[in-house]
Amino acid sequence: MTNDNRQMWTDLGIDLERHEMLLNALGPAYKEIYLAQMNRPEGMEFFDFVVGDIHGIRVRELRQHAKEGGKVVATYCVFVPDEIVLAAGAVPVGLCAGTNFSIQAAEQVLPRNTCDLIKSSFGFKLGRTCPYIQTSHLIVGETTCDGKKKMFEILSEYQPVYVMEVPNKKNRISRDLWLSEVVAFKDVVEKLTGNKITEEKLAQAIKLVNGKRRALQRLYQARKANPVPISGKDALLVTQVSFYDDVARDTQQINALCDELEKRITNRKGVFPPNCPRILISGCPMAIPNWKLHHLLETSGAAVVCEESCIGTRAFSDLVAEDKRSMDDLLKAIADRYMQIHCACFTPNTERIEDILRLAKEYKVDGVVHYNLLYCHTYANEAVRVDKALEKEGIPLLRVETDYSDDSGQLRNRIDAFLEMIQE
Ligand code: BJ8
Repeated sequence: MTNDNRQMWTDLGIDLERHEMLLNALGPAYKEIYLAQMNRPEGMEFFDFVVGDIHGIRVRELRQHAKEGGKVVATYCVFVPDEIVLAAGAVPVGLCAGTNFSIQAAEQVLPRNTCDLIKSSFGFKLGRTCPYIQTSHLIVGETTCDGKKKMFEILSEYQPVYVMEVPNKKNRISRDLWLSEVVAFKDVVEKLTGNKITEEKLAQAIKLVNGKRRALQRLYQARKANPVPISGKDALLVTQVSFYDDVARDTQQINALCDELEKRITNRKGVFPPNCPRILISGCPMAIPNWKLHHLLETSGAAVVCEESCIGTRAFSDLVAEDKRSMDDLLKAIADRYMQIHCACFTPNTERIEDILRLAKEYKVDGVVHYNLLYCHTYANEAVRVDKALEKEGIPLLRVETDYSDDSGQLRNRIDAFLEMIQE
């Protein structure tokens, strides 16, 4: 820990003692899970560096932005349109919610039978262990699942929170409602920043964010190769980092990594043996540093080749149309793109099941692991339909319900049995 970082965290009101415990736990875990991997692409060095100073350099950049009069807007969901935030000269940052560490603090307030993603995010605020939250001027929530929207009410007692209403259906009325939410969000961000969002700035922001999405599409395209040129763990990390790094820099780094991966594919250089079981993970998002399931699968001999998740394909598969010029058309294009995200909070959500089947074929997977966070009822109930659809297609499925605790021993047994069944 540098003295500069320590001073910055003190200024941000971080609980230094608890925070040090968090970083002390993260370092060795990263070493074991990430740095011990063999044959990693050189392009992962950048992402190792970012995680190595996870609460340092990027936070300093955001603080500098704030010192110059800029605003930082924190988010928890892929429904919040980054384009609008960027067009107003603010910086969007996706908050981490993937660790057990912050849960104890959250459970002093929230019911224990709340999903760990919600508890983890709330606990970071309550325990004052996340410098990103402390740096942000506004947290933007959404009315997706019930646990989240109620947590945002409580969170607003600690920090300014604005909640976007995400509808639960995708019919005409819901689409109109969502468009009006996008328009209202533009007003909120303009008011926060004091900057007017012009057509030109919004069009530029759309291109910028689409650029990052295209880079991630390229990364996932590379994962279709056999042998796969990058581990699932590394690809997951790249996607996780893309939620809080600077958009232009991150895009450049992902593209540089993809250049290397494409060379690997030409040379048939993989990270795992060519015919190891290929797995698609589908379900709840895995926020940083939630690497448990990938680590177990890949240390049991499988390769995770795709994530049907909001820290995965749902984050980047669809682009915002780039041919619009008027403000109305630009906002409508943004609203339309975001309504293509197939979160289990929607009903019906048949498109997600179609996506899972399509991805299973495109990535030539041998099996699907449905990842469910304990107490996440939307994904757990939707898994019933996922199960039926996969069974009909003859694609093996393992349903995993877990939280952020260490249940690796039990999970490992189930994973090993599943992989054995697939290989038979
Ligand atoms: S668009 S998936 S990022 S809401 S796991 S908190 S659903 S109880 S995270 Fe999500 Fe947006 Fe949907 Fe994606 Fe609730 Fe379930 Fe917890 Fe969840």
